[in-house]
Amino acid sequence: MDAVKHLSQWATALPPAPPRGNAHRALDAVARRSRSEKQAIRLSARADGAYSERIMNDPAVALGFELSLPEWAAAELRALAGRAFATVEDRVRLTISLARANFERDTGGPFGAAVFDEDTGRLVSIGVNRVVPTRCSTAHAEVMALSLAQQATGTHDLGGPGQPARQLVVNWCPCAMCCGAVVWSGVRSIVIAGSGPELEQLTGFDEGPIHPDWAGELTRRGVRVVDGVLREESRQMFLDFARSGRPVYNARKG
Ligand code: AZG
Ligand code: ZN
Repeated sequence: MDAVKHLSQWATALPPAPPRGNAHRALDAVARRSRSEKQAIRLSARADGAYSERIMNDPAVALGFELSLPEWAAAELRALAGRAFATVEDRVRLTISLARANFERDTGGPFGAAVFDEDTGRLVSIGVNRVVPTRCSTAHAEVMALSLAQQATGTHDLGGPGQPARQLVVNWCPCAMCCGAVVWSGVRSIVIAGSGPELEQLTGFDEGPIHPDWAGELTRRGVRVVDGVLREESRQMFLDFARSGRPVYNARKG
């Protein structure tokens, strides 16, 4: 089923996004460079491209890797990027739909996330859990959404100079690893459907050593926390995942 398709009904078209993050400034700087500098940069970029090509295709050892959205989610992002999700409910509803579609399509676990421009609700990126398909235990929905937002905006710091306030939205409380990823990303707020033991109790996923005052820790670092948006809808989605009998990818118990 196309769980996400209907979501465009909550989104309104915004004017085209400004040029990617700081990329246009970087291009201006490049335009001011001398011919020899440009030639050196071209050669170095070509060498870097060739190097990347080599390490991604080395048959003997792994020297690099790629994380990507599944095809259905990439199509959704193309359709929805730049649209405005006006309310926090609209934004959380998107992540629950992504999580549900992800496990029903067998492209990962029941987790969805998205990054928005906080004030306008413009969608910047989405993420779904990709741990098993990409053989990468860190490929959580939050890591995917934050990393894709950083690529889309051309900066590692989503809260850096000249950036609008960015918001991460997730279908449940981030795990121990993702709480860290939130801090390092530069987002100014996080909105979640819920927190507490239900996720682990219903599904058997291990969320790791989450700090008992994780919300306070985020708040003290300038990340506003909004908890409890469409909690019951998200709980129901986890229940449906558990009933489906699909795999839980924890490493081990104890
Ligand atoms: C996730 N996997 C687990 N176990 N927990 C989370 O919070 C996740 N988010 N994305 N994948
Ligand atoms: Zn996580």
